[in-house]
Amino acid sequence: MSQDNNCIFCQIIAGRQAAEIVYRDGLVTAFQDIHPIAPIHILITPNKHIPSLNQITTDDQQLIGYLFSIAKKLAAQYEIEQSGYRLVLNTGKDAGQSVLHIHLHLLGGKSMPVKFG
Ligand code: DGP
Repeated sequence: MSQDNNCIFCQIIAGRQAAEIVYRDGLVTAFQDIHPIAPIHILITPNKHIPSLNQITTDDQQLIGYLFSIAKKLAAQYEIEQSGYRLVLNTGKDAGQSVLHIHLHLLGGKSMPVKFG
């Protein structure tokens, strides 16, 4: 599995950096965001180092889809599938992407304004 030793999320996935892991399998790891902005704020990330959506290839299509299926599973586990939840995938500077390793933010547990920008 390709990893980047300088990437904080690769370090979490490899167990070299502490994080509150909530799900892990051979392809995906999910953990609590260190700066939560909602009662439920989980980051879902591929174990493979891919800096952003701009770097995915056709080989990654199944993996990206799989991230969403794990989001659905965690939404059910955290009992927010009925109340609702938001998935956010920031890409690049203008979106505020601060960690260059693809991740979905799973946000829920409160009513969120429908506001972008
Ligand atoms: P983004 O802006 O989409 O790149 O979000 C990156 C998120 O990652 C941000 O909400 C804070 C979180 N984060 C950054 N460093 C760490 C860390 O070391 N541990 C954990 N658990 N979360 C982190």
